[in-house]
Amino acid sequence: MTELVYDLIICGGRVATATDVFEADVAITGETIAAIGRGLAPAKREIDARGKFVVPGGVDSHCHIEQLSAAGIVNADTFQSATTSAAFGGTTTVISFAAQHVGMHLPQVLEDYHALARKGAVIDYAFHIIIADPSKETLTRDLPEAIKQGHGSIKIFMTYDLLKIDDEPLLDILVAAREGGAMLCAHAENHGIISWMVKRLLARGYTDPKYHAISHARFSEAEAFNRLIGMAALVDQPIMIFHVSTAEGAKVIRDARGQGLKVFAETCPQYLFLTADDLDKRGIEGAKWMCSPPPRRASDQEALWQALSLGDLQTISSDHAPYRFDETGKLRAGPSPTFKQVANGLPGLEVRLPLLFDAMVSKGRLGLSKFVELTATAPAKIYNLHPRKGSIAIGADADLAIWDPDQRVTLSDEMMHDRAGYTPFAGRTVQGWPVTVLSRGRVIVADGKLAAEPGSGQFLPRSGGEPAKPTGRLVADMNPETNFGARLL
Ligand code: DUC
Ligand code: ZN
Ligand code: ZN
Repeated sequence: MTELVYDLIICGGRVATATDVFEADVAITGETIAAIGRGLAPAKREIDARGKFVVPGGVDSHCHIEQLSAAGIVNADTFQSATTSAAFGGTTTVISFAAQHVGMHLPQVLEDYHALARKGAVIDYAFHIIIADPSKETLTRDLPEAIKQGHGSIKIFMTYDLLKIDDEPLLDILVAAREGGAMLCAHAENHGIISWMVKRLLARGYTDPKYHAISHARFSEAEAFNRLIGMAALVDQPIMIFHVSTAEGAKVIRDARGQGLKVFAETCPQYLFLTADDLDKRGIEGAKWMCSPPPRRASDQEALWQALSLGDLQTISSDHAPYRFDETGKLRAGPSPTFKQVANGLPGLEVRLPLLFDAMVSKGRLGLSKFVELTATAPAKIYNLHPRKGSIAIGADADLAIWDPDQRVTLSDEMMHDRAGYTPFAGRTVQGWPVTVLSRGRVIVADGKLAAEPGSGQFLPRSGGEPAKPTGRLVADMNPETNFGARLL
C-alpha cells in the first residue's frame, strides 16, 4: 500500500476556530485541508508554526475594489493591488461590488467586474450586486439570472444623491431578493436629514471635513435602520445592515433581533478605533478620515464592542474604499474642497485584521475565537461561502493565516500595499502579525513577500438560498431550511 504523503503540514501551531483553540498540525493536500491532529506526517513540505496561531484566512465581506463611484471616480485600487494588500493583512477572501449605476445594464456590469477581477485578483472573491436602477428588466429578468449565476447578495443605498433607493422601489428590491433567495445588504442612513444638514452647514460657511461628521446626524442612522427593518419584515426578507456606527443604531438592531427578525449587521474598524475628532485636523487634512457614516464618539465605540460581544452585530468588515489624497481622489474638486465635494471612504483591507487582533487577542477584548468568528466564520456563513471558506475543517479550502502573537508593528503609510497612499491608522503600534498566509494551499505571503500571480484568485459562486416560503406573518420564519441567514441565529 502506498503511503499517503501530504503536500504540506503546518506543524505545532495553536489552531483557532470560532469555537476552540487547540494545539494541532494542519495537513494540506492540493487546495484543501486533509487532516487536523497531532503528529501528522509525512509531507513534501512543512512549516513550523510553534509559538504561533493558525487561523482561518479572513473573509472581508464589504470592500470596494476598482469600483466606479456615482460621481465618476474609480477608487484607487485595482483588483491586484487591493487583494495583495488584503493578503498581506491575513485576508484570503473578499466580497466586493459589481456596481450598477442608473441606466446601466446589469449583465454588462457583472461582465465588466468579472473581467477586472479575473485579471488581477490574487485571492478568491465574490460580488454583491449594487442595484441603483431597479427597472422592470433589472428586477424581473437580469437580477434573478445574476443570482442564479452565484451572486447571492444585493446591496442598496438609502442615501447618496445618485444612488439612493426610495421606499417603494426598495420594497420591490426586497421582494426580488426574497424570490431569488438572496441576502439584501444596505447602506442605511436617512437621506433627507443628511441632505438638509449639508445644505445648512455649507450655507453658513462650515465647509471643513469635521462638518461631514456633523452633517450625518446620529439619528439619520437609527431612523433608516428602523424603516428598512420594517420594510424587510413586511415581506419577510433577511437583511444585512452595513457599517453600524452609533449606539442607537446598534440598539435598533438588537431590538429587531430580539423580536426574531432576520436582521444581520456589521461594523468596521473605523467605528471601533476612530472618532469624529479624527476629522478635525488643520485645513483639508481631515478628509483622509472622511467616510460615511462617519466615525462617532468613544461611547459609540464601547456600545459597538458590547453589541459584538452580545451577537447583535455578527461581522467586522473593512468597507475598504480607497481614494488618494490628491487630485485623482479626495482632492478631485481642487486643493480646498468643501466636505460635500470630498469622496467618502477609507482604505482598510490590510489593517482590518491586525487592528482587531491587537484589540481582541493581544489586549484581550473578546478573545481569539470571537476574532475568528467575526472576521472569517460568520461572514462566510452569512454569505453562503461556508464551509468552503471561513473555518479550519477537513475538506475546507486551505485558506490560512499564521499569526505571530508577539510581533509588534507600527503601522505606516509606506508599508501599505494598496494604492491609497495613506492609512488612517498610521502611527499606531499593534501586537500580532500575519507572517505567513495561504490561499487554497498556496503560500501567498511569506517573509514579507507576495508569492501569488495576478489572476490566480478564483470567483466564488454563491447561489441564492431557497426562496423563502410565504409565511403570511410579519415575524420571520426561523426554519433554517427556508431562511437564508437564520443558520447563525
Ligand atoms: N461610504 C460608503 O457608503 N461607501 C464607501 C465608503 C464610504 O465611506
Ligand atoms: Zn456604505
Ligand atoms: Zn461600503
